[in-house]
Amino acid sequence: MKRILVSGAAGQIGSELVPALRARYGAATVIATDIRDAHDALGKDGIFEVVDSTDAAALDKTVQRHGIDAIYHLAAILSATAEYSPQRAYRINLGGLFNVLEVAREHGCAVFTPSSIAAFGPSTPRDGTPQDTVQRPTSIYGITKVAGELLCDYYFTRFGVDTRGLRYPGLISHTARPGGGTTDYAVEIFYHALQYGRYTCFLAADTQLDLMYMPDAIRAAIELMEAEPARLRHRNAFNIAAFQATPAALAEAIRRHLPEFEIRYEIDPVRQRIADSWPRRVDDAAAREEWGWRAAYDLEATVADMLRSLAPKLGPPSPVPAGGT
Ligand code: VAH
Repeated sequence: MKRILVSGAAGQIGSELVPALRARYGAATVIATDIRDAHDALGKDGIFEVVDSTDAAALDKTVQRHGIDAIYHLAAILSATAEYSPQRAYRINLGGLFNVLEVAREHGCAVFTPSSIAAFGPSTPRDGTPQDTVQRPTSIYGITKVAGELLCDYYFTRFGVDTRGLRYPGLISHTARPGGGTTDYAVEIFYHALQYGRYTCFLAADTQLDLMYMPDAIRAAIELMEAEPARLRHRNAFNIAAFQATPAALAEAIRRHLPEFEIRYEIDPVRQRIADSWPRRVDDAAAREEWGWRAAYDLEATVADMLRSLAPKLGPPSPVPAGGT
């Protein structure tokens, strides 16, 4: 029987991946862990433990105690936050991953690690970004993602650890808010549209990026980890795509449901510089050919489901807060 450990389980991806894994493999097979206590959200129908993935001994003990054979390692500092504390981002994003790979090597665990379109940089072709191309990111987050991809490939070729990964685009979800990412606007915009009828965006109106609805992102991770190893010519990490959008296009799609919605722009230079260094659209042919990737949600379906899912949680619109939105 599979015994799965999820690190960073209380984060934006983990808060939806844990329930999906428990539904698929059985609640008792998935050990959710995070550095923050999330017993309320994740400990009701399965095991939750506070574990810091930068603590190698604690991680090793947890993996041994539960007989883990697969690790979904999600714990990481995202791109914008990382720029303000690069040393901490390096320690958590790479130090944590190195601990996971060492524990996986010693105890025979498979490892899933999310990479990101952030693993590319300004010298990468930005339209139809190939699976195999120049990777010279200019953010510390992107640097930890490229290094992470290389580490994961090394542990596969040198030690036979079954490592697999995905270069996620900006993820849109309504269960847990993202924290500190450059694409957080694509989540915040829905909360503000429903609560205040307007949103002040920190990226420029024409900033095109790959985006994906969380149900697609969760299914991609599980499908990749279940893929026949012999089919995989790549492992860390696959480009995957769903749709591309700009803040202006996302606002337009929201207005098709909330006609009064208004968007304004106050550019954050740090996050704009990061976004401008990323692809506008990646080519995900390798994922399609090697393990049958297909997105299910486009922009319209994502917007409709986000608004339908969030509205009941947020209640009636409230007045715009003093500082504006
Ligand atoms: C970030 N949400 O903004 C993450 C992601 C492609 C973006 O890696 O940092």
